[in-house]
Amino acid sequence: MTLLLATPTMNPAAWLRAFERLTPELDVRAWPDCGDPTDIRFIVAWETPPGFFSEFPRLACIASLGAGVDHLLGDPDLPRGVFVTRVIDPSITQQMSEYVILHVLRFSRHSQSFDQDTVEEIWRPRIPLQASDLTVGIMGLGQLGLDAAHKLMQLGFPVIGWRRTHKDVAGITTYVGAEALPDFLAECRVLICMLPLTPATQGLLDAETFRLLPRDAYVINVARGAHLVESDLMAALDRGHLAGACLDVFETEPLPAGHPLWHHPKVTITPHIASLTNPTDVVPQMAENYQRVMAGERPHHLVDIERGY
Ligand code: OXD
Repeated sequence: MTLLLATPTMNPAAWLRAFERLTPELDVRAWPDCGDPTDIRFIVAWETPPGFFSEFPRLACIASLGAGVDHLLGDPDLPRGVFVTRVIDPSITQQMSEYVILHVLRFSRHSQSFDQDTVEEIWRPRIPLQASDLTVGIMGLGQLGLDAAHKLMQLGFPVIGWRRTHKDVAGITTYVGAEALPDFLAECRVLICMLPLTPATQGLLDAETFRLLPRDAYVINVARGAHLVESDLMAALDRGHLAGACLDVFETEPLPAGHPLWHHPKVTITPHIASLTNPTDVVPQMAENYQRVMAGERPHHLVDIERGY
């Protein structure tokens, strides 16, 4: 019985080492050296091309190497009846909260302007925005969104949330569904997108969303590039409606050379590093899921394929 690492856009060496250290007895192969496809029961996958999984007739489980699963569920040939799992891990949650807090604070402390002043050698004090005046709105209150929400509240930021479907979220004022979106947006001085990417959330950060945000709001996208209509964001920044944006994810990654976002003075860009999966941290949960699936049990962190996350 064999586990395959299928990560065509990424070198699997660190993953192979982590499996070798933890489960030396397991037959772990790395694409493209798959051997006999009928051996493969479990695939750890990242950004595989459409139709990839059809080659493996005895596949029982596909484990996303990250927290997101849109790269798998977007495959029209994803085999039916195969478990799909995602990774949930304290290190992923911690990194994401750190990223979000860093960029909310960079906004409230005018860091981008000070960076520019430094280049121009200008001594120009700017009064920080008070945390208590900056309502942070988080779209998507899953594991990652909730952790960031609680940590921001500890720093004194009022936090509100928006979800597509109802679920009680203790201690956070939560707006639910499309009808509540305008009221939610009207309150947000900082808007953070932490939604899963599904057909229902694709393109949600568009001109209408930006129009509904208060003037001088700040936008952070750490979810997926396809949530954001980049041209609508640039238009809202250029007409002075939004104060700025911090983007970790893009319609096309890597962000192409010459893309106007690279040079936009109000945009901070990071190369999809808000939260990275560390093989050593998550291989234990994958190895456990492998054992569970081979024993006929349901794996942990199972994705609801219909719901899309
Ligand atoms: C993820 C990511 O889904 O890094 O984990 O984007």
